[in-house]
Amino acid sequence: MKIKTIRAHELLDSRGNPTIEAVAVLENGSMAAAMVPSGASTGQHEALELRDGDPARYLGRGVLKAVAHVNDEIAPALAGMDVRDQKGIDQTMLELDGTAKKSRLGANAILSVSIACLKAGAVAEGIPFYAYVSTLLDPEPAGKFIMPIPMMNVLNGGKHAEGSADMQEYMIMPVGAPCIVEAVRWGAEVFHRLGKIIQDKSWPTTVGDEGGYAPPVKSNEEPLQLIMQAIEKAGYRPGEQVAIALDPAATELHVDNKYHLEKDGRKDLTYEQMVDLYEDWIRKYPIISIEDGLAEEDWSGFNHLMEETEGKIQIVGDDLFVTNAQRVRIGIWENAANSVLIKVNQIGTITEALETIKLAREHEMTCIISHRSGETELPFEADFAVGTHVGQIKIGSLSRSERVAEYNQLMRIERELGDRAEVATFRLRK
Ligand code: 2PG
Ligand code: MG
Repeated sequence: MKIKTIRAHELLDSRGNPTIEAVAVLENGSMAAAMVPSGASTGQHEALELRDGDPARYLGRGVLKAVAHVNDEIAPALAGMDVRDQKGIDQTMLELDGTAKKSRLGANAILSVSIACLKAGAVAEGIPFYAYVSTLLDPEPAGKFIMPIPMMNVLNGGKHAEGSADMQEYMIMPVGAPCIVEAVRWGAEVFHRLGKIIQDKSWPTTVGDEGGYAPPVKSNEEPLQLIMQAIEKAGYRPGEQVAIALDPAATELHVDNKYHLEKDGRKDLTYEQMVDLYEDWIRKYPIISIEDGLAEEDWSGFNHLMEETEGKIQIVGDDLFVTNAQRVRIGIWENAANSVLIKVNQIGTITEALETIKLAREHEMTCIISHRSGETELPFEADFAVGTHVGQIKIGSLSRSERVAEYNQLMRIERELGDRAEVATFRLRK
C-alpha cells in the first residue's frame, strides 16, 4: 500500500509545550497519526529536537520549522513508497537529513513520520498495531505475546517536580501480578494508599510531570519509606509482589565531576559514595532496578555499580545510552549496565530503535520501552512494548490521562489477546 501524502501540524504536549503531529495518508484514503513526546532531563547525546527559537511564540519552543520540514521535504520524498517498507522510509529520511544528530530536519520531524508510517503500516495490513510491530522484529508471526511489567512512577522528583526529592523517579513494579489487568489494579491501589499517607502528613497531594506525587520530603530516602508503607497498607508483600525501581537521573545531580544531594545536605560525593548509598538502600528496600544511577559520562561509576551489585539487580542506561546502538556497544565493552532504556525520540527513527533492541538482546541485556516526561494523548509505548516482546515498560504513574492512556491500552491489548497474552517474568532476582 503506497503513501499518498504526509501532513504535519503543531499541537501541544502534556506540559503545554508545542509538539508535532504527523498524519500518514495512504492511497486508499486510510490514515494514521503520531505525536512526538519530549524530555526534560535529556541526555546530551540525544538526537536533536528542533525548536523554532522564536521568543514571540511559545517562549521559543514552537515547532513550525519541524512541521515545514515534514510538509515541504519529507512528504514529497516519501510519496509513492510502500508504507510497509519501514527501513526504506527511515533510511530515506536519514539521507535527506544528512547529519549525525538529525539536526537539519529535526529528530521530532523525522520521528513523527517514522511512527505515523509504522501505524499506517498496521492499518494497511489490517492487523493490530502491536502485532504489526512484532513482524518487524520477527518475521514469523508470534504465537504468544509477552505483556510488559510496568514501572510505575508513583513519586516524582528532580526536574519533574520542583520541591520534592532530588532523585527523579521512585517507581513500583508489580512483579508478582499474574496479568496486566491485576498489575494495574495493584499499582493504582498502592498509588492511592501513598496519596493517603502523604495527605495524613498534611503535605500537598499535587503531582509532578509524570503523575506521581511530589511531596516536600526531607531526604532522598524518605520516599522509599513512604512507598514501603503504601505497599504494605495496600495489602501487598514488598519485593515478592510489588518491588521498587529507581531513576535518580544522576546526570542532573552531577556538577564538576561530583554528585550533589541537596535534600540530604550532602555535596561533592564521588561515584563510590553514590554506589555505597545505593547498596545501603538495596539492603533495606526491595529495589530491583536502578536507571541512570550515575551521570551520562561516568562510565567508571556505572561499571563500579555493576561490579558491586554483581548482576543481582537491573542497571539501566538511559541518558547513558540514549537508545543509540553505538553507545550501547561502548557500554557492553565497559560493562556499564545490563539493561537499555528505549525512548524512540532519543534516536529519532523506529528502525534505529529496533536495531538497538536487537543489539541489547544479542548481549543478553534487558530493554524497557519508555515514555518521556512530556507526553501526548496518543498511546504508543503500550503497543510498541507488546510488539517488541521486551518484557518491561515505563509509562509513569496511575494518574493524568497521557499516562493512564498507556495503561488502558495495555489492558485492552491483554483482553483482546486472551490466552495468547502472557505476562513477563522479571529475569534478575536478588
Ligand atoms: C527519564 C525520562 C522519562 P525525561 O529520565 O527516564 O521518565 O524523563 O523524559 O524528562 O528525560
Ligand atoms: Mg531516565
